Amino acid sequence: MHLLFHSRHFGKEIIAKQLDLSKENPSVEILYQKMYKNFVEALDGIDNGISQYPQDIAPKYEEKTGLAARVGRLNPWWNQTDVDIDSRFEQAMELAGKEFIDRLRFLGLAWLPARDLVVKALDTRFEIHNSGQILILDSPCPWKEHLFEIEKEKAIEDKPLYVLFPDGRDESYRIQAVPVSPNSFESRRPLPESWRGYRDSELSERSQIEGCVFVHHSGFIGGNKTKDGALQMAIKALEL
Ligand SMILES: *[C@@H]1O[C@H](CO)[C@@H](O)[C@H](O)[C@H]1NC(C)=O
Ligand SMILES: CC(=O)N[C@H]1CO[C@H](CO)[C@@H](O)[C@@H]1O
Repeated sequence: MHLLFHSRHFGKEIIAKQLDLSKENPSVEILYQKMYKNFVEALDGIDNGISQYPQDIAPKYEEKTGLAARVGRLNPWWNQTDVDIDSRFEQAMELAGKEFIDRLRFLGLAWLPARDLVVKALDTRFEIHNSGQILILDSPCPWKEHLFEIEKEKAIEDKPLYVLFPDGRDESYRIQAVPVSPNSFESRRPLPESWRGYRDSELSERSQIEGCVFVHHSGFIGGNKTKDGALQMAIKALEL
């Protein structure tokens, strides 16, 4: 299956067909690149025994539930002799094919549309705060990679530091510090140290902002019971 995907032509054809898009739609190219990075490259790397990390540091735990491991487990055991290899191969194709389509559908129908929310938040950021460094998303969504991409495309200099979005369960909002890179745990500017690890009234007292819910001990995320409260937290964090 990934051999097929390696050919740009077939890869894009599969994507366009699965998502009912025309092959000329620019989304197809973005999804092709993304599927390549997220799916094909990883499978190939594992297949070829390439380490995920350049220096061979010993992993803290083993991960044996990934697709490559599950496909690998379809091989007969050392002492299994009565196995129909052809049917195992079919099972492997079915497994990889289903994962491939699931991944593609998520990327095409959820990940990529989230980009519009990030674009909107960037377009309106100066209406939120004159620093332009606070973004408000209409919904919680996968925003990090999009933000980094768009920042690069538009050569944005005053880079956003905090992203606010509704919690989704009630009126409360989350405030998240933008990481230094999409998968990093390090923030461009973590929430203030004096808030970290505190909750509720104790946190509200320390921050002098009502309705605070929590700030994670590493300062990468926090919450307030309202949008305005979360915005106050972001503004204060910028000023501190
Ligand atoms: C594999 O070998 C062990 C030891 O001889 C035996 O106990 C076990 O049942 C075997 N498994 C199969 C699937 O034949
Ligand atoms: C500053 C601010 O608006 N904080 C709000 C946080 O959430 C609580 C609970 O809803 C509100 O009472 C606060 O006003």
